[in-house]
Amino acid sequence: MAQVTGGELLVRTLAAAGVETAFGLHGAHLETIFQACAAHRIPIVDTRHEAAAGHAAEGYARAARRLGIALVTAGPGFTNAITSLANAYLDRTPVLYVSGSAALRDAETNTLQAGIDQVAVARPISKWAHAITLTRDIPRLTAQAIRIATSPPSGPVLLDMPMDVLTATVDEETVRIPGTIQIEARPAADAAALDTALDLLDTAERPVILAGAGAWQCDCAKELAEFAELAGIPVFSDFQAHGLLPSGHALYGGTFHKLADFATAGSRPDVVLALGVRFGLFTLGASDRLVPADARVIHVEIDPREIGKLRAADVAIVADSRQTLRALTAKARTRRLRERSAWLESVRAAKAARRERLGAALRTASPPIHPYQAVSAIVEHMPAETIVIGDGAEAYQWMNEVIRQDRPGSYITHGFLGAVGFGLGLAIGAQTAHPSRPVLCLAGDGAVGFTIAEFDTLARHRLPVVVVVMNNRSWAASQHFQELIGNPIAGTRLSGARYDQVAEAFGCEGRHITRIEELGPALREAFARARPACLNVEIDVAPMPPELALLASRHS
Ligand SMILES: Cc1ncc(C[n+]2csc(CCOP(=O)(O)OP(=O)(O)O)c2C)c(N)n1
Repeated sequence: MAQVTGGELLVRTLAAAGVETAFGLHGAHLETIFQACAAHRIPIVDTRHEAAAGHAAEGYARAARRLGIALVTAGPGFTNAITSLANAYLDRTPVLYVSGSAALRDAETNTLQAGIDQVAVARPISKWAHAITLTRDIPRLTAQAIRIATSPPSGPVLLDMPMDVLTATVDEETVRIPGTIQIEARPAADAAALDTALDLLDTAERPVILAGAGAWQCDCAKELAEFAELAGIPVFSDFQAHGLLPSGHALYGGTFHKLADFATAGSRPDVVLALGVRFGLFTLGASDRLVPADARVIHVEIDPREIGKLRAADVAIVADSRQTLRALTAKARTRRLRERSAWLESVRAAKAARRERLGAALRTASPPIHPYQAVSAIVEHMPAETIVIGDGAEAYQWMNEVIRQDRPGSYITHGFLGAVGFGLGLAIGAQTAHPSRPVLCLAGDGAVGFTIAEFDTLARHRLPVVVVVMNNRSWAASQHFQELIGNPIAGTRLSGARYDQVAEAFGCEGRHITRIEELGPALREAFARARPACLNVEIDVAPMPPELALLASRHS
Protein backbone atom coordinates (compact mmCIF):
# COMPACT_ATOMS: atom_id res chain seq x y z
CA MET A 1 0.00 0.00 0.00
CA ALA A 2 1.43 3.40 -1.00
CA GLN A 3 2.09 5.84 1.80
CA VAL A 4 1.55 9.55 1.19
CA THR A 5 2.57 12.59 3.24
CA GLY A 6 0.26 15.26 4.59
CA GLY A 7 1.81 17.69 2.11
CA GLU A 8 0.88 15.33 -0.73
CA LEU A 9 -2.71 15.09 0.55
CA LEU A 10 -2.98 18.87 0.68
CA VAL A 11 -1.74 19.24 -2.88
CA ARG A 12 -3.94 16.43 -4.21
CA THR A 13 -6.93 18.26 -2.73
CA LEU A 14 -5.82 21.57 -4.23
CA ALA A 15 -5.45 19.87 -7.62
CA ALA A 16 -8.94 18.36 -7.26
CA ALA A 17 -10.27 21.87 -6.60
CA GLY A 18 -8.73 23.06 -9.88
CA VAL A 19 -5.80 24.96 -8.37
CA GLU A 20 -3.18 25.57 -11.08
CA THR A 21 -0.67 27.79 -9.36
CA ALA A 22 0.40 28.97 -5.92
CA PHE A 23 2.49 31.78 -4.45
CA GLY A 24 4.83 31.36 -1.54
CA LEU A 25 8.20 31.50 0.10
CA HIS A 26 9.92 28.34 1.28
CA GLY A 27 10.60 27.24 4.83
CA ALA A 28 11.49 23.75 6.06
CA HIS A 29 8.04 23.48 7.59
CA LEU A 30 6.57 23.62 4.07
CA GLU A 31 8.99 21.21 2.39
CA THR A 32 6.49 18.37 1.79
CA ILE A 33 4.09 20.86 0.17
CA PHE A 34 6.78 22.27 -2.14
CA GLN A 35 7.78 18.74 -3.19
CA ALA A 36 4.18 17.70 -3.79
CA CYS A 37 3.49 20.85 -5.84
CA ALA A 38 6.50 19.99 -8.03
CA ALA A 39 5.28 16.40 -8.43
CA HIS A 40 1.81 17.58 -9.43
CA ARG A 41 3.15 20.31 -11.72
CA ILE A 42 1.53 23.09 -9.71
CA PRO A 43 4.07 25.90 -10.10
CA ILE A 44 4.88 27.98 -7.05
CA VAL A 45 5.71 31.58 -7.87
CA ASP A 46 8.28 32.08 -5.12
CA THR A 47 8.55 35.67 -3.96
CA ARG A 48 11.15 37.52 -1.90
CA HIS A 49 8.84 38.39 0.98
CA GLU A 50 5.70 36.70 2.31
CA ALA A 51 3.78 40.00 2.11
CA ALA A 52 4.29 39.85 -1.64
CA ALA A 53 3.31 36.16 -1.76
CA GLY A 54 0.05 36.99 0.00
CA HIS A 55 -0.61 40.02 -2.20
CA ALA A 56 0.21 37.96 -5.30
CA ALA A 57 -2.40 35.39 -4.26
CA GLU A 58 -4.86 38.29 -3.82
CA GLY A 59 -3.93 39.73 -7.23
CA TYR A 60 -4.45 36.33 -8.83
CA ALA A 61 -7.81 35.89 -7.11
CA ARG A 62 -8.97 39.35 -8.12
CA ALA A 63 -7.73 39.30 -11.71
CA ALA A 64 -9.00 35.79 -12.40
CA ARG A 65 -11.96 35.79 -10.02
CA ARG A 66 -10.82 32.47 -8.62
CA LEU A 67 -9.16 31.08 -5.52
CA GLY A 68 -5.62 32.28 -4.76
CA ILE A 69 -3.16 30.19 -2.74
CA ALA A 70 -0.41 31.59 -0.48
CA LEU A 71 2.09 29.27 1.19
CA VAL A 72 3.93 30.84 4.13
CA THR A 73 6.20 29.21 6.62
CA ALA A 74 5.89 29.08 10.40
CA GLY A 75 6.40 32.13 12.60
CA PRO A 76 7.83 35.08 10.64
CA GLY A 77 6.54 33.74 7.32
CA PHE A 78 3.05 33.84 8.75
CA THR A 79 3.44 37.21 10.47
CA ASN A 80 4.85 38.75 7.27
CA ALA A 81 1.65 37.77 5.48
CA ILE A 82 -0.73 39.32 8.00
CA THR A 83 -1.27 42.57 6.07
CA SER A 84 -2.29 40.58 3.04
CA LEU A 85 -4.65 38.43 5.10
CA ALA A 86 -6.27 41.53 6.57
CA ASN A 87 -6.49 43.14 3.14
CA ALA A 88 -8.15 40.05 1.65
CA TYR A 89 -10.51 39.89 4.62
CA LEU A 90 -11.74 43.45 4.26
CA ASP A 91 -12.07 43.08 0.49
CA ARG A 92 -13.64 39.59 0.60
CA THR A 93 -10.93 38.15 -1.62
CA PRO A 94 -10.95 34.34 -1.70
CA VAL A 95 -7.44 33.30 -0.74
CA LEU A 96 -6.35 30.13 1.03
CA TYR A 97 -3.35 30.92 3.23
CA VAL A 98 -1.48 27.78 4.26
CA SER A 99 0.88 28.41 7.14
CA GLY A 100 3.47 26.00 8.39
CA SER A 101 3.77 25.71 12.14
CA ALA A 102 5.83 23.88 14.71
CA ALA A 103 5.32 20.13 15.10
CA LEU A 104 2.55 19.29 17.54
CA ARG A 105 5.03 17.24 19.57
CA ASP A 106 7.08 20.42 20.09
CA ALA A 107 4.25 22.38 21.70
CA GLU A 108 5.47 24.65 24.52
CA THR A 109 9.16 23.83 24.00
CA ASN A 110 10.39 27.27 22.89
CA THR A 111 11.24 25.78 19.54
CA LEU A 112 12.14 27.51 16.25
CA GLN A 113 9.57 29.77 14.54
CA ALA A 114 6.95 28.89 17.09
CA GLY A 115 5.41 30.19 20.28
CA ILE A 116 2.53 32.16 18.79
CA ASP A 117 -0.94 30.83 18.22
CA GLN A 118 -1.25 31.55 14.50
CA VAL A 119 -4.89 30.51 14.33
CA ALA A 120 -5.78 32.91 17.13
CA VAL A 121 -3.94 35.72 15.35
CA ALA A 122 -5.66 34.97 12.04
CA ARG A 123 -9.16 34.42 13.38
CA PRO A 124 -10.37 38.05 13.59
CA ILE A 125 -9.00 38.83 10.12
CA SER A 126 -10.12 35.75 8.23
CA LYS A 127 -13.39 34.11 7.32
CA TRP A 128 -12.18 30.90 8.93
CA ALA A 129 -8.93 29.80 10.55
CA HIS A 130 -8.16 26.28 11.62
CA ALA A 131 -5.21 24.12 12.62
CA ILE A 132 -5.20 20.61 11.20
CA THR A 133 -4.00 18.10 13.77
CA LEU A 134 -4.55 14.77 11.98
CA THR A 135 -2.93 13.96 8.64
CA ARG A 136 -5.91 11.96 7.40
CA ASP A 137 -8.16 15.01 7.95
CA ILE A 138 -6.23 17.17 5.47
CA PRO A 139 -8.41 16.50 2.37
CA ARG A 140 -11.69 17.00 4.21
CA LEU A 141 -10.62 20.18 5.98
CA THR A 142 -8.85 21.64 2.96
CA ALA A 143 -12.02 21.14 0.91
CA GLN A 144 -13.99 22.82 3.68
CA ALA A 145 -11.56 25.75 3.73
CA ILE A 146 -11.89 26.20 -0.03
CA ARG A 147 -15.68 26.08 0.14
CA ILE A 148 -15.73 28.70 2.88
CA ALA A 149 -13.30 30.95 1.00
CA THR A 150 -15.16 30.84 -2.29
CA SER A 151 -18.81 30.88 -1.28
CA PRO A 152 -20.45 34.29 -0.89
CA PRO A 153 -19.54 36.53 0.75
CA SER A 154 -16.13 35.19 -0.16
CA GLY A 155 -13.02 35.78 1.93
CA PRO A 156 -9.66 34.49 3.03
CA VAL A 157 -9.15 31.39 5.15
CA LEU A 158 -6.11 30.14 7.00
CA LEU A 159 -5.12 26.50 7.34
CA ASP A 160 -2.39 26.08 9.89
CA MET A 161 -0.35 22.93 9.27
CA PRO A 162 1.99 21.64 11.97
CA MET A 163 5.16 20.19 10.50
CA ASP A 164 4.63 16.67 11.84
CA VAL A 165 1.09 16.60 10.45
CA LEU A 166 2.54 17.48 7.04
CA THR A 167 5.41 14.98 7.14
CA ALA A 168 3.47 12.06 8.63
CA THR A 169 2.33 9.48 6.10
CA VAL A 170 -0.95 7.62 5.73
CA ASP A 171 -1.97 4.78 3.49
CA GLU A 172 -3.46 6.46 0.44
CA GLU A 173 -6.22 3.83 0.25
CA THR A 174 -7.58 5.01 3.57
CA VAL A 175 -8.23 8.63 2.58
CA ARG A 176 -10.55 10.04 -0.04
CA ILE A 177 -9.99 13.29 -1.90
CA PRO A 178 -13.41 15.02 -2.03
CA GLY A 179 -14.97 15.22 -5.50
CA THR A 180 -17.08 18.37 -5.48
CA ILE A 181 -15.21 21.01 -3.57
CA GLN A 182 -16.51 24.39 -4.72
CA ILE A 183 -20.20 25.14 -4.72
CA GLU A 184 -22.13 27.65 -6.82
CA ALA A 185 -24.32 29.70 -4.48
CA ARG A 186 -26.40 32.45 -6.08
CA PRO A 187 -29.32 33.39 -3.87
CA ALA A 188 -32.18 34.93 -5.87
CA ALA A 189 -34.19 38.02 -4.93
CA ASP A 190 -37.70 37.95 -3.57
CA ALA A 191 -40.18 38.73 -6.39
CA ALA A 192 -42.21 41.21 -4.32
CA ALA A 193 -39.06 43.16 -3.41
CA LEU A 194 -38.16 43.40 -7.09
CA ASP A 195 -41.57 44.91 -7.86
CA THR A 196 -41.14 47.44 -5.06
CA ALA A 197 -37.67 48.28 -6.39
CA LEU A 198 -39.01 48.90 -9.89
CA ASP A 199 -41.88 50.99 -8.50
CA LEU A 200 -39.36 53.13 -6.65
CA LEU A 201 -37.12 53.49 -9.72
CA ASP A 202 -40.20 54.53 -11.64
CA THR A 203 -40.69 57.51 -9.31
CA ALA A 204 -37.11 58.68 -9.85
CA GLU A 205 -36.14 61.65 -11.94
CA ARG A 206 -32.42 61.24 -11.46
CA PRO A 207 -31.71 57.58 -10.64
CA VAL A 208 -28.22 56.09 -10.55
CA ILE A 209 -26.89 52.57 -10.32
CA LEU A 210 -23.90 52.20 -8.02
CA ALA A 211 -21.95 49.05 -8.89
CA GLY A 212 -19.72 47.94 -6.04
CA ALA A 213 -17.12 45.24 -5.59
CA GLY A 214 -19.90 42.81 -4.69
CA ALA A 215 -21.45 43.29 -8.14
CA TRP A 216 -18.12 42.52 -9.73
CA GLN A 217 -17.79 39.42 -7.55
CA CYS A 218 -21.22 38.30 -8.81
CA ASP A 219 -19.90 38.48 -12.38
CA CYS A 220 -22.79 40.48 -13.81
CA ALA A 221 -21.28 42.62 -16.60
CA LYS A 222 -23.74 41.51 -19.27
CA GLU A 223 -26.75 41.75 -16.98
CA LEU A 224 -25.72 45.20 -15.72
CA ALA A 225 -25.45 46.58 -19.26
CA GLU A 226 -28.79 45.03 -20.19
CA PHE A 227 -30.66 46.51 -17.27
CA ALA A 228 -28.98 49.92 -17.38
CA GLU A 229 -29.69 50.24 -21.11
CA LEU A 230 -33.27 49.09 -20.80
CA ALA A 231 -34.03 51.41 -17.90
CA GLY A 232 -31.79 54.24 -19.15
CA ILE A 233 -29.98 54.66 -15.82
CA PRO A 234 -26.37 55.87 -15.53
CA VAL A 235 -23.87 53.65 -13.73
CA PHE A 236 -21.10 54.67 -11.32
CA SER A 237 -18.68 52.13 -9.91
CA ASP A 238 -16.11 51.60 -7.20
CA PHE A 239 -12.62 50.48 -8.21
CA GLN A 240 -13.19 46.74 -8.21
CA ALA A 241 -16.32 47.14 -10.32
CA HIS A 242 -14.48 49.38 -12.77
CA GLY A 243 -14.96 47.99 -16.29
CA LEU A 244 -18.09 46.06 -15.31
CA LEU A 245 -19.77 48.54 -17.61
CA PRO A 246 -17.11 49.51 -20.19
CA SER A 247 -15.68 52.96 -19.50
CA GLY A 248 -16.65 54.13 -22.99
CA HIS A 249 -20.29 53.13 -22.52
CA ALA A 250 -22.63 56.11 -22.86
CA LEU A 251 -24.22 55.29 -19.50
CA TYR A 252 -20.96 55.07 -17.53
CA GLY A 253 -20.57 58.05 -15.22
CA GLY A 254 -17.24 57.18 -13.56
CA THR A 255 -16.06 56.10 -10.13
CA PHE A 256 -18.19 56.92 -7.09
CA HIS A 257 -16.26 60.05 -6.14
CA LYS A 258 -17.40 61.71 -9.39
CA LEU A 259 -20.88 61.92 -7.88
CA ALA A 260 -19.47 64.93 -6.02
CA ASP A 261 -19.88 66.82 -9.31
CA PHE A 262 -23.65 66.77 -8.77
CA ALA A 263 -23.58 69.14 -5.87
CA THR A 264 -26.48 71.51 -6.35
CA ALA A 265 -30.05 70.94 -5.20
CA GLY A 266 -32.21 69.55 -7.99
CA SER A 267 -29.21 68.06 -9.78
CA ARG A 268 -28.45 65.24 -7.35
CA PRO A 269 -29.47 61.59 -7.65
CA ASP A 270 -32.85 60.90 -6.06
CA VAL A 271 -32.97 57.08 -6.22
CA VAL A 272 -29.91 54.87 -5.88
CA LEU A 273 -29.80 51.23 -6.91
CA ALA A 274 -26.77 50.01 -4.96
CA LEU A 275 -25.52 46.67 -6.30
CA GLY A 276 -23.00 44.88 -4.12
CA VAL A 277 -22.02 48.17 -2.51
CA ARG A 278 -20.61 48.34 1.01
CA PHE A 279 -21.34 51.90 2.08
CA GLY A 280 -18.32 53.45 3.78
CA LEU A 281 -14.90 54.43 2.49
CA PHE A 282 -15.83 54.56 -1.21
CA THR A 283 -19.11 56.40 -0.65
CA LEU A 284 -17.49 58.83 1.84
CA GLY A 285 -18.88 57.25 4.97
CA ALA A 286 -21.92 58.81 6.54
CA SER A 287 -21.35 62.09 4.69
CA ASP A 288 -23.85 62.86 1.97
CA ARG A 289 -21.34 64.39 -0.47
CA LEU A 290 -21.73 61.49 -2.89
CA VAL A 291 -25.01 59.80 -2.02
CA PRO A 292 -27.53 62.46 -0.95
CA ALA A 293 -29.12 61.92 2.45
CA ASP A 294 -32.60 62.24 0.99
CA ALA A 295 -32.02 59.81 -1.90
CA ARG A 296 -34.07 56.62 -1.66
CA VAL A 297 -31.91 53.50 -1.63
CA ILE A 298 -32.49 50.06 -3.12
CA HIS A 299 -29.71 47.94 -1.67
CA VAL A 300 -28.88 44.62 -3.31
CA GLU A 301 -26.19 42.88 -1.31
CA ILE A 302 -25.32 39.26 -0.65
CA ASP A 303 -24.24 39.90 2.93
CA PRO A 304 -27.19 41.03 5.09
CA ARG A 305 -24.75 42.56 7.61
CA GLU A 306 -24.01 45.32 5.10
CA ILE A 307 -27.62 46.38 4.66
CA GLY A 308 -28.62 49.37 6.74
CA LYS A 309 -25.09 49.71 8.13
CA LEU A 310 -24.56 53.33 7.12
CA ARG A 311 -27.54 53.97 4.88
CA ALA A 312 -31.06 52.84 5.61
CA ALA A 313 -32.39 50.80 2.70
CA ASP A 314 -35.84 51.67 1.38
CA VAL A 315 -35.80 48.33 -0.39
CA ALA A 316 -33.45 45.64 0.96
CA ILE A 317 -32.62 42.69 -1.28
CA VAL A 318 -30.26 40.06 0.12
CA ALA A 319 -29.27 38.34 -3.09
CA ASP A 320 -26.76 37.81 -5.86
CA SER A 321 -26.44 40.87 -8.15
CA ARG A 322 -26.48 38.84 -11.36
CA GLN A 323 -29.69 37.00 -10.44
CA THR A 324 -31.27 40.24 -9.30
CA LEU A 325 -30.43 42.12 -12.49
CA ARG A 326 -31.77 39.29 -14.64
CA ALA A 327 -35.03 39.28 -12.71
CA LEU A 328 -35.27 43.09 -12.77
CA THR A 329 -34.73 43.12 -16.53
CA ALA A 330 -37.38 40.46 -17.10
CA LYS A 331 -39.89 42.39 -15.00
CA ALA A 332 -38.93 45.77 -16.45
CA ARG A 333 -39.61 44.50 -19.98
CA THR A 334 -43.26 44.15 -19.04
CA ARG A 335 -43.51 47.79 -17.89
CA ARG A 336 -43.62 51.17 -19.51
CA LEU A 337 -40.37 52.83 -18.49
CA ARG A 338 -39.71 56.51 -18.00
CA GLU A 339 -37.70 58.51 -20.44
CA ARG A 340 -34.83 60.38 -18.80
CA SER A 341 -32.74 61.90 -21.57
CA ALA A 342 -32.32 65.23 -19.74
CA TRP A 343 -30.77 63.45 -16.73
CA LEU A 344 -28.49 61.37 -18.94
CA GLU A 345 -27.42 64.49 -20.75
CA SER A 346 -26.48 66.20 -17.48
CA VAL A 347 -24.39 63.15 -16.45
CA ARG A 348 -22.57 63.31 -19.78
CA ALA A 349 -22.08 67.07 -19.40
CA ALA A 350 -20.66 66.68 -15.87
CA LYS A 351 -18.20 64.10 -17.16
CA ALA A 352 -17.09 66.33 -20.02
CA ALA A 353 -16.79 69.38 -17.72
CA ARG A 354 -14.56 67.47 -15.30
CA ARG A 355 -12.32 66.31 -18.13
CA GLU A 356 -12.13 69.86 -19.43
CA ARG A 357 -11.28 71.23 -15.95
CA LEU A 358 -8.47 68.75 -15.40
CA GLY A 359 -7.37 68.91 -19.01
CA ALA A 360 -5.85 72.33 -18.32
CA ALA A 361 -2.99 70.42 -16.69
CA LEU A 362 -2.15 68.85 -20.05
CA ARG A 363 -1.28 72.27 -21.40
CA THR A 364 1.16 73.23 -18.64
CA ALA A 365 4.85 73.43 -19.55
CA SER A 366 6.88 70.32 -18.78
CA PRO A 367 9.26 69.57 -17.08
CA PRO A 368 8.24 69.26 -14.36
CA ILE A 369 5.81 66.56 -15.47
CA HIS A 370 2.34 67.20 -14.07
CA PRO A 371 0.98 63.92 -12.61
CA TYR A 372 -2.16 64.31 -14.72
CA GLN A 373 0.03 64.51 -17.83
CA ALA A 374 1.78 61.31 -16.76
CA VAL A 375 -1.36 59.24 -16.16
CA SER A 376 -2.93 60.60 -19.36
CA ALA A 377 0.11 59.52 -21.37
CA ILE A 378 0.05 56.10 -19.69
CA VAL A 379 -3.60 55.50 -20.57
CA GLU A 380 -3.02 56.75 -24.11
CA HIS A 381 0.01 54.58 -24.79
CA MET A 382 -0.59 51.36 -22.88
CA PRO A 383 -1.81 48.46 -25.05
CA ALA A 384 -5.47 47.49 -25.24
CA GLU A 385 -6.62 45.08 -22.52
CA THR A 386 -3.90 46.16 -20.07
CA ILE A 387 -4.60 45.22 -16.47
CA VAL A 388 -3.70 48.20 -14.31
CA ILE A 389 -2.62 47.83 -10.69
CA GLY A 390 -2.86 51.10 -8.77
CA ASP A 391 -0.57 51.44 -5.75
CA GLY A 392 0.58 54.47 -3.78
CA ALA A 393 -2.03 57.04 -2.99
CA GLU A 394 -2.07 60.11 -5.21
CA ALA A 395 -0.64 57.99 -8.01
CA TYR A 396 -3.80 55.92 -8.28
CA GLN A 397 -6.03 58.90 -7.46
CA TRP A 398 -4.70 60.60 -10.58
CA MET A 399 -5.16 57.36 -12.47
CA ASN A 400 -8.80 57.23 -11.32
CA GLU A 401 -9.44 60.37 -13.35
CA VAL A 402 -8.37 58.93 -16.67
CA ILE A 403 -8.49 55.15 -16.54
CA ARG A 404 -10.67 53.49 -19.15
CA GLN A 405 -11.30 49.77 -18.90
CA ASP A 406 -13.59 47.63 -20.97
CA ARG A 407 -13.33 44.48 -18.89
CA PRO A 408 -13.94 43.98 -15.19
CA GLY A 409 -11.09 42.82 -12.96
CA SER A 410 -8.76 45.04 -14.98
CA TYR A 411 -8.19 47.87 -12.49
CA ILE A 412 -6.97 46.55 -9.19
CA THR A 413 -6.21 48.98 -6.42
CA HIS A 414 -6.50 49.37 -2.71
CA GLY A 415 -9.57 48.43 -0.75
CA PHE A 416 -10.89 49.10 2.73
CA LEU A 417 -7.55 48.45 4.47
CA GLY A 418 -6.08 51.34 2.48
CA ALA A 419 -2.64 49.75 2.49
CA VAL A 420 0.10 51.11 0.29
CA GLY A 421 2.93 48.88 -0.91
CA PHE A 422 1.01 45.91 -2.28
CA GLY A 423 1.39 46.77 -5.96
CA LEU A 424 4.27 44.56 -7.02
CA GLY A 425 2.65 41.58 -5.27
CA LEU A 426 -0.73 42.19 -6.88
CA ALA A 427 0.95 42.60 -10.27
CA ILE A 428 2.78 39.27 -9.89
CA GLY A 429 -0.57 37.60 -9.22
CA ALA A 430 -2.43 39.38 -12.03
CA GLN A 431 0.28 38.59 -14.59
CA THR A 432 0.34 34.94 -13.49
CA ALA A 433 -3.44 34.76 -13.87
CA HIS A 434 -3.33 36.35 -17.33
CA PRO A 435 0.02 35.56 -18.97
CA SER A 436 -1.06 36.93 -22.33
CA ARG A 437 -2.46 40.27 -21.13
CA PRO A 438 -0.25 43.31 -20.53
CA VAL A 439 0.02 44.27 -16.85
CA LEU A 440 1.00 47.75 -15.69
CA CYS A 441 1.75 48.49 -12.06
CA LEU A 442 1.46 52.19 -11.19
CA ALA A 443 3.17 52.94 -7.92
CA GLY A 444 4.12 55.89 -5.77
CA ASP A 445 7.83 56.13 -4.99
CA GLY A 446 6.91 55.37 -1.38
CA ALA A 447 4.79 52.37 -2.28
CA VAL A 448 7.31 50.72 -4.59
CA GLY A 449 9.87 50.54 -1.79
CA PHE A 450 7.86 48.20 0.43
CA THR A 451 8.57 45.07 -1.59
CA ILE A 452 11.17 46.38 -4.02
CA ALA A 453 12.98 43.05 -4.13
CA GLU A 454 9.99 41.70 -6.07
CA PHE A 455 11.68 43.05 -9.19
CA ASP A 456 13.76 39.90 -8.70
CA THR A 457 10.59 37.75 -8.69
CA LEU A 458 9.42 39.45 -11.90
CA ALA A 459 12.79 38.75 -13.54
CA ARG A 460 13.17 35.14 -12.35
CA HIS A 461 9.64 34.18 -13.32
CA ARG A 462 9.75 36.17 -16.58
CA LEU A 463 6.63 38.12 -15.67
CA PRO A 464 6.68 41.08 -18.07
CA VAL A 465 5.01 43.58 -15.76
CA VAL A 466 5.75 47.22 -16.57
CA VAL A 467 6.09 49.16 -13.32
CA VAL A 468 5.68 52.93 -13.58
CA VAL A 469 6.95 54.78 -10.52
CA MET A 470 5.36 58.20 -10.05
CA ASN A 471 8.45 59.65 -8.44
CA ASN A 472 7.55 62.85 -6.60
CA ARG A 473 10.27 62.40 -3.96
CA SER A 474 7.56 62.31 -1.36
CA TRP A 475 4.90 60.32 0.44
CA ALA A 476 2.74 62.83 -1.37
CA ALA A 477 -0.69 61.99 0.05
CA SER A 478 0.82 62.30 3.52
CA GLN A 479 2.73 65.48 2.71
CA HIS A 480 -0.34 67.08 1.15
CA PHE A 481 -2.48 66.06 4.09
CA GLN A 482 -0.06 67.96 6.35
CA GLU A 483 -0.29 70.96 4.03
CA LEU A 484 -4.09 70.84 3.84
CA ILE A 485 -4.46 70.94 7.60
CA GLY A 486 -1.84 73.66 7.93
CA ASN A 487 0.89 71.64 9.62
CA PRO A 488 4.61 71.82 8.84
CA ILE A 489 6.04 69.04 6.67
CA ALA A 490 7.35 66.32 8.97
CA GLY A 491 8.69 62.94 7.93
CA THR A 492 6.94 62.81 4.57
CA ARG A 493 9.73 63.60 2.10
CA LEU A 494 11.70 61.01 0.13
CA SER A 495 14.97 61.20 -1.75
CA GLY A 496 14.17 60.63 -5.43
CA ALA A 497 16.03 57.33 -5.52
CA ARG A 498 16.79 55.64 -8.87
CA TYR A 499 14.22 52.86 -8.75
CA ASP A 500 14.97 52.12 -12.42
CA GLN A 501 18.55 51.24 -11.46
CA VAL A 502 17.36 49.03 -8.60
CA ALA A 503 15.13 47.17 -11.08
CA GLU A 504 18.03 46.82 -13.51
CA ALA A 505 20.18 45.35 -10.76
CA PHE A 506 17.54 42.63 -10.33
CA GLY A 507 17.57 41.88 -14.07
CA CYS A 508 14.68 44.06 -15.28
CA GLU A 509 14.75 46.87 -17.82
CA GLY A 510 15.01 50.39 -16.36
CA ARG A 511 14.28 53.88 -17.71
CA HIS A 512 14.60 57.25 -16.01
CA ILE A 513 12.09 59.71 -17.45
CA THR A 514 12.15 63.45 -16.88
CA ARG A 515 10.26 64.78 -19.94
CA ILE A 516 6.65 63.99 -20.78
CA GLU A 517 7.49 63.34 -24.47
CA GLU A 518 9.65 60.39 -23.39
CA LEU A 519 6.94 58.58 -21.49
CA GLY A 520 4.66 57.34 -24.29
CA PRO A 521 7.46 55.89 -26.46
CA ALA A 522 9.19 54.36 -23.40
CA LEU A 523 5.95 52.67 -22.37
CA ARG A 524 5.27 51.32 -25.84
CA GLU A 525 8.83 50.03 -26.06
CA ALA A 526 8.64 48.40 -22.62
CA PHE A 527 5.47 46.50 -23.52
CA ALA A 528 6.88 45.55 -26.93
CA ARG A 529 9.97 44.02 -25.33
CA ALA A 530 7.76 41.84 -23.12
CA ARG A 531 10.25 41.95 -20.26
CA PRO A 532 9.72 43.24 -16.74
CA ALA A 533 10.56 46.91 -16.61
CA CYS A 534 10.62 49.92 -14.33
CA LEU A 535 9.91 53.38 -15.72
CA ASN A 536 10.98 55.85 -13.06
CA VAL A 537 9.05 59.03 -13.92
CA GLU A 538 10.03 62.29 -12.23
CA ILE A 539 6.82 64.18 -11.58
CA ASP A 540 5.87 67.46 -9.93
CA VAL A 541 4.96 67.02 -6.27
CA ALA A 542 2.84 70.18 -6.04
CA PRO A 543 -0.50 69.31 -7.72
CA MET A 544 -3.09 67.58 -5.56
CA PRO A 545 -5.61 65.18 -7.09
CA PRO A 546 -9.24 66.33 -6.64
CA GLU A 547 -10.04 63.05 -4.89
CA LEU A 548 -7.51 63.79 -2.14
CA ALA A 549 -9.13 67.12 -1.36
CA LEU A 550 -12.50 65.37 -1.20
CA LEU A 551 -11.19 62.74 1.22
CA ALA A 552 -9.28 65.30 3.30
CA SER A 553 -12.42 67.42 3.64
CA ARG A 554 -13.79 64.68 5.88
CA HIS A 555 -10.98 65.32 8.37
CA SER A 556 -11.27 69.09 8.51
C1 LIG B 1 1.23 50.24 4.76
C2 LIG B 1 0.83 51.68 4.89
N1 LIG B 1 1.65 52.54 5.53
C3 LIG B 1 1.33 53.84 5.61
C4 LIG B 1 0.15 54.30 5.08
C5 LIG B 1 -0.22 55.77 5.20
N2 LIG B 1 -0.16 56.41 3.88
C6 LIG B 1 -1.27 56.66 3.17
S1 LIG B 1 -0.94 57.40 1.72
C7 LIG B 1 0.70 57.42 2.02
C8 LIG B 1 1.65 58.03 1.04
C9 LIG B 1 1.92 57.18 -0.17
O1 LIG B 1 3.04 57.69 -0.84
P1 LIG B 1 3.49 57.15 -2.24
O2 LIG B 1 3.43 55.67 -2.27
O3 LIG B 1 4.78 57.76 -2.61
O4 LIG B 1 2.33 57.63 -3.19
P2 LIG B 1 1.90 59.13 -3.59
O5 LIG B 1 0.89 59.59 -2.60
O6 LIG B 1 3.13 59.96 -3.58
O7 LIG B 1 1.31 58.93 -4.94
C10 LIG B 1 0.99 56.84 3.25
C11 LIG B 1 2.34 56.71 3.82
C12 LIG B 1 -0.71 53.36 4.47
N3 LIG B 1 -1.89 53.70 3.96
N4 LIG B 1 -0.34 52.07 4.36
